[in-house]
Amino acid sequence: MILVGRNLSPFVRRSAIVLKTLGLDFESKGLSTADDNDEILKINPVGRVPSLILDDGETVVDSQAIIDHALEVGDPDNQLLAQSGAERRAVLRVSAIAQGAMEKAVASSYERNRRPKEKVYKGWVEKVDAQNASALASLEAMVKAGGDWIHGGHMTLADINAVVAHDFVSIAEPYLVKDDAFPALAALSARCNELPAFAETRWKG
Ligand SMILES: N[C@@H](CCC(=O)N[C@@H](CS)C(=O)NCC(=O)O)C(=O)O
Repeated sequence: MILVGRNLSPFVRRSAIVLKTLGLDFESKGLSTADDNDEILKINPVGRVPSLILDDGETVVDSQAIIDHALEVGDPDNQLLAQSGAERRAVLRVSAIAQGAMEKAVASSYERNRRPKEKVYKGWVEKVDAQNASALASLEAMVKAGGDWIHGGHMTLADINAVVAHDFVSIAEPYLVKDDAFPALAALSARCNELPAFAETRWKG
């Protein structure tokens, strides 16, 4: 399998972490949306990363679908996401809030970095940054309320998504996480980043 996209993207990184955590073998094709638009468009008609090209050539588009596929083939015991019920909903809730933080961080970054300087709308940046800070505060509270892991006694998609969101914001909007603004989340991130799946996908610039 080939995972298309660079681990700078939180959506690529969370896909890579899930694949690695489940021991599913894949190669990375580090295309960038800034520099490799034409090649990415041939793989995903929306021109976004990630995509996962399966061994038979089928292409799975979007990190949600990639993770769904990875869980289907690689997580028969439902370790990362319970099969049903309250535990599943709880993990999906954390994951959705973390995904929202990733999306808001990308939106803020595009507004600040991909527009001509005179066309950057500061009010919009402030709005999406405030949404992002609110999402991170909610994750912080959930990490604090949990034990070693956000839900249950082992790592789930909730932890993976929360850490990927935190780490991406630390790169894209460092001003939102300064002064140890989210200490429990930062501590979870530090602990997870010791694990090979996180360490091997950490963006080093
Ligand atoms: N919902 C998508 C979001 C993917 C996404 O927005 N990726 C960004 C990189 S972080 C991208 O490809 N941006 C290029 C663009 O939208 O033009 C997913 O979960 O995979």
